[in-house]
Amino acid sequence: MNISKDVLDEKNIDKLKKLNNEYVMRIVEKYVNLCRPSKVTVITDSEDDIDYVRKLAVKNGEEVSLATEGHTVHFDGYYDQGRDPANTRILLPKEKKISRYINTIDRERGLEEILALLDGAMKGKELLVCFFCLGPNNSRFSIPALQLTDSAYVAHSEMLLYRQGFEDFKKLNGSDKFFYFVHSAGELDEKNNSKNIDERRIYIDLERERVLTVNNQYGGNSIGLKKLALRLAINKANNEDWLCEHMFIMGARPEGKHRVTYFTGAFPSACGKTSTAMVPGQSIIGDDIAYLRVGEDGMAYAANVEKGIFGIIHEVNADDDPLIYMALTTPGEAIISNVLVADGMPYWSEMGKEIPASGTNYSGEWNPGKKGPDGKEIAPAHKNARYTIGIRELDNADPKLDDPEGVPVSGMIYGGRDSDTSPPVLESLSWPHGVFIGAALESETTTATIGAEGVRKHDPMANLDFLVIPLGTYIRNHLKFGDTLDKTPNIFATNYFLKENGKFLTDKLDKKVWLMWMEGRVHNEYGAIETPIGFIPMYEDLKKLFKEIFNKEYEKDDYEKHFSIRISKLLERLDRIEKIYNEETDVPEIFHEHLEQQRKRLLEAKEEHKKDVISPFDFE
Ligand code: SPV
Ligand code: MN
Repeated sequence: MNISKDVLDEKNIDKLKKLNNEYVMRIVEKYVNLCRPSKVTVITDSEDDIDYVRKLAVKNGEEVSLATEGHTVHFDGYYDQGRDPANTRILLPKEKKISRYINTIDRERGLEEILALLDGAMKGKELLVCFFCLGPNNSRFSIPALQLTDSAYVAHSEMLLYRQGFEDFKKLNGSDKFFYFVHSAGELDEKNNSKNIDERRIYIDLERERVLTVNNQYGGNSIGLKKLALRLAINKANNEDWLCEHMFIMGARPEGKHRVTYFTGAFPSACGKTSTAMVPGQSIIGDDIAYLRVGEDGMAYAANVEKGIFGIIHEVNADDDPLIYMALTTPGEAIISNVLVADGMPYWSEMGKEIPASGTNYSGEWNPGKKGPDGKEIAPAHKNARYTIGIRELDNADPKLDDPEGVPVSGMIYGGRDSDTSPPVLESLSWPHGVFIGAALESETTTATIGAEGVRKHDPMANLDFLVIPLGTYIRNHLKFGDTLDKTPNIFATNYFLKENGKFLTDKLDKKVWLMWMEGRVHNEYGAIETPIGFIPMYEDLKKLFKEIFNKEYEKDDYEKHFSIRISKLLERLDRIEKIYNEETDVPEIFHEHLEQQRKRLLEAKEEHKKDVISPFDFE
C-alpha cells in the first residue's frame, strides 16, 4: 500500500490484510492520501480496540468524562445541532430520476467539491478505520459497513449503536458488497468544534454506495451508519424488493396474556417514537431504523439495523421514561450530547431536577439569559440534545434484539404530530388504505432538523428526508410489499398531540392504552367503529383498558373529544395531500382512489349527520 509507515504502521496494515479485501485496501489508501491524517488506526472487533476508541475520544477532548461512571458528554458546535438537509445532497448522475424532496448536485461536480474539501482535512489528526454491520451479524438482512472518520466521538457512537463488523468483512471473501462512509470533522476551533460550518457537506453517492461528509460533528450528519446509510439502504431496498424504513421495532406484551406481538412504527422526529418503543412493560428492539423482508411463512419480518439508541434527552424524566432515565443516571456506557454540565452532572429541560444557574453547554460557559452569536437566548440544553446508549443496557431489551431472522411484524404504526385533526389512535381499513395513511403522514416540525419549528410538514412514512427514490416509486414499493405477504400487518395511526385551548387532550402515558388496544386488535380481541378515516376504538374497550392499566376512569366526554371526526380539518388535510401527490409522477392509481374514497366518505358523513365535528357515538 502506498502509505508511509509513519502514518499506517505494520501492526495496523496487518489487521487490514486479514480481511483479504482489495476494495477495503484501495479505499483506505485513497482517503488516507487525500485527507492526510498523521496517524491511521484500524479498529477490529476486539475489546482492546473498542476500548482504544472510547479512551481516545476523552484523550482528544471530543468527550469529557462525567461524574457517573462510563458516562461522557460531547458538544457539537453552536450551528451544528441538527441534521442539515440543505447541505445533504445526492450525487446525481445525468439522466437519473430521484425524489424531488432531496437536494441533488451533479455527480461529477459534487465529487469534485467534496474531494476538495476533504483534501488535507485530517491534517494532524488520527484517522480511525472501523468495521460495522448494519443489522444483526450473520443475517440475510444485514449490510457490512466501513467507516473512516477522524472523530473518535463518531466511532465511539457507532460502537454503541451498531454491531462490530470486522468478522463480517472477512466473510465477504474479498467482495465490494459493503457500504462505506468517510467523515472528517474538518478543522476544529478551540472548543474542538468544526470550524468551517459554511462548508459542511454531506454527499451521498448511490452509484458507489458511499457517503462523504465533512465539516460537521452532529450525529445525524456525521454518523455514517445512521441517516447516511439509511439513504443508501433505501436505494438498495428499492433495487432488491424489500423495505428500508425509518421505524422502531418493539414487542407489545399485554399483562397476563403470555404473548408478544411485534410492532414497527414510523414517526417523524420528536413525535413520540422512542417513547412508544419504550412503553413501560413492553420490550424494545430498536428505536430508529428497520429493514423489512418477507419471511418464509409469508409474514413481514423486521430487523433492527442498530443495537443502540441515539435519542432526544429533552423531557426525559423518571416518571415518563423510567428506564432511559435510569440508564442516564446510573453507571454504564453513555454519551450525552449538548446538555448543560455542572460539577460533572448533566442537566436538561424537564428532567425533574432544578437546573443550576451556571455550567458548560454547547455554547461554552453558560448562565441564564445568555445569548448566542445569532442573538437568540440559549436554553441550558439544546432541544435536540441527545443520549447514546446500547439497548442491552436497558431492562426492557427484547430477547430477539440480535436475532438474525428478525421478528415477525403484526402491526405497523404511523404517528404524526397534529394538534387539531387526527384522533389518538385508529386502524386502517386495509393494507392499501394503511399505505395511504402512511403516505399522508404529516407533522408539525420540531428541532431535529435545522429550521423553523411548528410548521406543518408532509412526511410520508416519516422517511421523506431520506427518500432517494421518487416518492411514487416508494409508495408503490409498499403496496407491492403487501401483495407479496400472505398476512399483512394491521396498520395503525397515532397522534399524541391533540390539543384544546392550547392544552394537550391526552396524557403522555396514555400511549400505553392505545398500544394495548392495537395489540388486542391484531388478535381480534376488540371490536371497532368504522368511520370515514378508519376503525376507531369503542368506548367500553378503552374504559376497561384505562381502568386496568392506570386504574383511571376514562370519561365519555374525554372519549368524545379524542375520537370525534373533524370533517373540515380532515378534508383540509386531504386537499394538502392531494396537491402534493398531484405534482408527483409514478404515483400508483390506487393511492388516488383511496384519497378520493376517503373524501367521499367524509362528505357523506357530514351530509348524513349534519355536523362538522361528529361524535364517535354517532357512527356506532
Ligand atoms: C431523527 O432525527 O430522526 C433522528 C436523529 O433519529 S438523527 O440522527 O439526527 O437523524
Ligand atoms: Mn430518526
